[in-house]
Amino acid sequence: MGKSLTVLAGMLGGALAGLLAFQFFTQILPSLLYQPPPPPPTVREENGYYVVHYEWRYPSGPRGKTWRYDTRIPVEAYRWFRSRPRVRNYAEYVDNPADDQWMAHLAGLLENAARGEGWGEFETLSFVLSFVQGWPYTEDVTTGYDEYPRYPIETIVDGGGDCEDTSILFASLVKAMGYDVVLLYLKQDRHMAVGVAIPQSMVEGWNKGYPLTYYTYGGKIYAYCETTGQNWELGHKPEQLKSTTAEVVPL
Ligand SMILES: [Ca+2]
Ligand SMILES: [Ca+2]
Repeated sequence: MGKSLTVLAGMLGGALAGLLAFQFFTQILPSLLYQPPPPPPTVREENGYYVVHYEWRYPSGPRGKTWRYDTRIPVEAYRWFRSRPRVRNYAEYVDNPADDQWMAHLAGLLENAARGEGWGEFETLSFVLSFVQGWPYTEDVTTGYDEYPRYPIETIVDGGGDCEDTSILFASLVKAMGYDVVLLYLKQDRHMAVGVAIPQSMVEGWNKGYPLTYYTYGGKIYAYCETTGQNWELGHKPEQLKSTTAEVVPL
């Protein structure tokens, strides 16, 4: 019984990956004029799709642009992820392959937009981080669970999430961009963040207005990435967090 259910889930996952692969009516565009702070994301159901509109700003300050993200997600795909059991292994929410093509497409759009701006590695990763940070922070009470990890598609259709949900979304995007990435659990703060592998040269040449926070694991250097709040760029750990170490969840 358990096995046939697993096989069925596998088949559904395969069909879903195909379904999502054709849902690339996704756009990422910058606005040309200065605009006031972005409105909250909107999600409406239409003919079997969730039609999502989201705006966020990057970089911070007067030279910042407002960016727009429009996408359509099949209701069936959302329901498939929503009906999956919640496991304690956080890697599952990133590593599940059913949304990988969809994630790769979104990551590609963000990378193209960054390339169009002439940004390097630091700005590109911070731009993707800003995309994730712009979704409203919502407590898990909205789902009826205390600790409810969301798959990336759930976070987007639900219009936001808490720290583990935005960490799962960000980790999925940078993994699709080809980065080595881990989840970071800060036990003392009961907080989740992401570590992205960076080269030694970035550590040595660090010249930002804040100290670089990174962790070494498996011989690699992982820069701290804060996925909640706003304007936390690559390597910037909020000063109010007390944890000096992190538990690493490899992906
Ligand atoms: Ca995935
Ligand atoms: Ca959650």
